[in-house]
Amino acid sequence: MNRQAKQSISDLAYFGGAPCFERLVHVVHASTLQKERFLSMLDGVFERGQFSNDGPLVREFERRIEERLKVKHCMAICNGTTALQIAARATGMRDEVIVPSFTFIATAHALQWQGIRPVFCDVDPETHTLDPASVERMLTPRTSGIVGVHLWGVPCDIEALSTLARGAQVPLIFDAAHAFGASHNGRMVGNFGSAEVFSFHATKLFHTFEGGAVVTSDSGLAAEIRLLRNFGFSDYDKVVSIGINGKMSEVSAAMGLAGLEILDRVIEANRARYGSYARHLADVRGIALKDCSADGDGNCQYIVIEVEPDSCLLTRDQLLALLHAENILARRYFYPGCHRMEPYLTLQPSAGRELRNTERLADRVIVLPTGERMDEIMIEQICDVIKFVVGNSALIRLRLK
Ligand code: T4K
Repeated sequence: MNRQAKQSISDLAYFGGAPCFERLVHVVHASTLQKERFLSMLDGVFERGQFSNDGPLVREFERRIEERLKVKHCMAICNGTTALQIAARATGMRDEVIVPSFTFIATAHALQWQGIRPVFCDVDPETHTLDPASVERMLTPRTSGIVGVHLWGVPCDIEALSTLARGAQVPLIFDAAHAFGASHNGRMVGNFGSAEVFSFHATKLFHTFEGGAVVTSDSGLAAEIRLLRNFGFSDYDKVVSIGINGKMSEVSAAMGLAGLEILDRVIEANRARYGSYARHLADVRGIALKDCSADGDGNCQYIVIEVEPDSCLLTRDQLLALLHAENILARRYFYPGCHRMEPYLTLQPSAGRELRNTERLADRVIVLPTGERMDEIMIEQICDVIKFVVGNSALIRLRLK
């Protein structure tokens, strides 16, 4: 690490100076804290020789999640995308489903993959989650469901969306890929809508290498999801419906069980890192740190800033290029919005007309590094670079031209 503060803009790595970090600082680094605990569970897996197909660790993992979230049913799935596909199918979604465009592409693909047209809806500029007024405008007789996304781990406007879904008599599910461990009004995320879907991908604060889950308290829906995840088998040799292979492996479940033991500590550490960013970035002109917990119960796994180019005097992409040169691998999730990616750009070329907030955010958001490899000093160094860049943005802008 190079701790030397920048004195002039020529010290910026973009203009030939030494980078702030010698090695790449990733937006997140997959958690390895529970390596020993994970490895200790593998002997049993090898002794039993059962590696998949509803093994004992998967069952235990599901039971622990049910207990933690206070939901009746958890179905562990091989990844979050397949979990979304299964949840959409199990709840009877078809034709058209309302989704935000400002989300990871998997939210839209999970629908399109099974012939359901994602109808892209705008998000609230403050919360970055589905704007209920926009959802209301998008509802038509062809709407067969709504998928809200708890983006950045911050719950959607669950009450307003539930009211809309009830009124339209369509199922509401939540893509809670970012929201494991977060809560809303004292209830854990997982308890809302017809079902909620988690991703336990390696990049998440809680992970099973690859993995995901659908949770619901609707027993009929849970039974359908169990069938869908296992090719439609209801017994050893009886197939009662179409299904897919959505099963989680025992090795993934072992990682999940190990991770659950320290989840509270991990979330606390994330909140502390968020607090450090908040302190260091307070009052930086044109940089707004997004609140990571709308009602104080977020998991703070993403550190999201919005760049206001008029006051910052630099665009988001200029700032990002300067950070990358310093080996700070911040990311512009979820640029440019699903509607501007294929196949949606071709299938729905005018979708952007309804998506003003989405397009604005897609051009302004940067996600900064966090996770267990980030300490207070690194956070301070990253913030110092941002402060230096913003403080010298007029000069930098001239030089970039
Ligand atoms: N819905 C939403 C709203 C989602 O955000 C996602 C996934 C899904 C649904 C679908 O869930 P899954 O089917 O993925 O379970 C990542 C993840 O691949 C993806 O899971 C995630 N959202 C999305 C937001 O981000 P990238 O593009 O960030 O991956 P990558 O490879 O650039 O990794 C980022 C950093 O993480 C790297 O710089 C280093 C670190 N890393 C990554 C991997 C894969 C590790 O330290 N270890 C690793 O094994 O996509």
